[in-house]
Amino acid sequence: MAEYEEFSIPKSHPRYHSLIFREKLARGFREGYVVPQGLIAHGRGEAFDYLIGECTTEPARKAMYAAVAFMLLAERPVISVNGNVAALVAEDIVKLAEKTNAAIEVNLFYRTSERVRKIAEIFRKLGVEVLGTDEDQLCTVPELLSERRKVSCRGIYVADVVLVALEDGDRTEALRKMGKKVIAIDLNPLSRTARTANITIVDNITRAVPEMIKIADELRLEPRDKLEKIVHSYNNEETLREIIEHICKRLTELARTQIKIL
Ligand code: PTJ
Repeated sequence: MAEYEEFSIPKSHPRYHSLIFREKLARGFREGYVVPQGLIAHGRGEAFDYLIGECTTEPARKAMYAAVAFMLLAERPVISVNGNVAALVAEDIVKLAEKTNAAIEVNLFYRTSERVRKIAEIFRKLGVEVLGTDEDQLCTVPELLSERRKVSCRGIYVADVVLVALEDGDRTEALRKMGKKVIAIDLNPLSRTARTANITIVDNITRAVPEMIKIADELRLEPRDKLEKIVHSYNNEETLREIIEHICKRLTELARTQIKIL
């Protein structure tokens, strides 16, 4: 945790981790690769995380197993990163990519060459080259009007499985129309992304990615038929329903016990 000393948040603070993640995003914003809209998006995520109980639920864990199995079975898996992802979990994304043989690609809603360059630099410092940086090698996702349509011809455009996080629903839908399997990490189980993806991990990306690294270690050496079984037995609609039920149950219990959250 030494790297966090720069943020001067006392470790004893009851919301230490949450404050550190805010600081990381604020730093990314000051450095010009997180957009102000990314800070707003994080706030929405925090609100859902509060309702979930700021922990990885069983349904989320089940989705992670299916997601990692999907990635390990894929021929061309790609992890898509944006400003928030780069600020919050760049190191863990690199580890997950290594364990699942996935490429990493920069894909931005508010795309500027400056932001693309800065995010690529973060990953370069961690020892990996990311896709999606070279304007000459970009292909277009059909039926998508936002800047997210610009994807690497060697990456997302030809990928069979794409992991997206903190995403808008449009691209998930467009990628699915292209025949790709989409894994989404999104704290909002009601979002269009969550409802459109093949597998939705309703968890904070800061907990989900480290957990997925452990799961990748566990599943890596398993035979393909076992991975296929995990994927085939997974039902996203059912998982989303379980998460919403988890939130309802938790809130009902809190209401009954006079909101003794701490
Ligand atoms: O870096 P760019 O240009 O690609 O822009 C990124 C943002 C985040 C601004 C852009 O993708 C955006 O506007 O996203 P949305 O549509 O606000 O969706 C973000 C979703 O991520 C919301 O459903 C949030 O609840 C969720 N979310 C926010 N923080 C987290 C999160 N999910 C998981 N972990 C988080 N830490």
